[in-house]
Amino acid sequence: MDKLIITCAISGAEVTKDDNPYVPYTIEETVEQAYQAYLAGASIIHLHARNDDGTPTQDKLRYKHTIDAILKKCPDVIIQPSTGGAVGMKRDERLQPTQLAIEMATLDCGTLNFGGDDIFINTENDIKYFAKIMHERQIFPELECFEKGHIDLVLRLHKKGFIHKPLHFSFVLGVNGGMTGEARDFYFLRKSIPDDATFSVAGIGRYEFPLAELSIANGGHVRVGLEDNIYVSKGVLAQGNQELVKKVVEIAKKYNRDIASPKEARKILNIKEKKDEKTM
Ligand code: KMH
Ligand code: ZN
Repeated sequence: MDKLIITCAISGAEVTKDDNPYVPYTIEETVEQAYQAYLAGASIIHLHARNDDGTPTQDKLRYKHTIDAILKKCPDVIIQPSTGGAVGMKRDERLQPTQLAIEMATLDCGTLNFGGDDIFINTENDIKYFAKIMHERQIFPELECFEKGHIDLVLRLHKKGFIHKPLHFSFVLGVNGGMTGEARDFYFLRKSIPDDATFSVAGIGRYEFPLAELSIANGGHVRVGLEDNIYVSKGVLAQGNQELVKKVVEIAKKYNRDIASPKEARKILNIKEKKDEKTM
């Protein structure tokens, strides 16, 4: 099996300091959370920019300042900005971070209910548009799939030439409105992607660690972080993202999976490093 790539989703767009005081808002807080997660074993930082008051933003400059500050502290880490942003944001608003010299970004592969009245909209045309822009800008897409139909759409769009290999999926399971993260769900999705594709799992809430373990045992990669889950164990708030990453590292030891460095993660996924380029 390949070494284990750990992605840390440090900030999110919806989770707040009322949920967990370690959720970073300011650039300084974000850098500290990214740095600690990196030291603990994360090679990819999944990033949502936030304003100082915690409101989510896709503003290009806010991303640039945040990314530059993170790279100053951990120059080799892979930064994966969100193009999902927050519910209700429009296409071009969401795509702003792709105007920076980034290596990787998320590509959300279908629409779903997102709790209450919220709908996270990703139409087929949205996905084609996002995929085209990322391809033109040589940004490696992490294909976020919240249920099986999203995988089917990716495979159809790949056949039609809109989404290109290498295909790297992220199964985001347990969203209120998406597929749950039970073991049967994991195996179903795992069997639904091509043999030469790679995958990572992101379990929301209580699914985070059971899914991480299943993925580790089955050759997949793992995403954890306060965006997805605020607890390190039942009822115990994580005191920072690094606690969640450390827990994954411990699980990986049980399965003799070594942890990939950012350089090794690039090699496993086939990501082009945008070295020495400024982020703008
Ligand atoms: N905040 C969610 C609406 C992504 O980062 O690409 C979307 C999201 C997905 O978090
Ligand atoms: Zn996200």
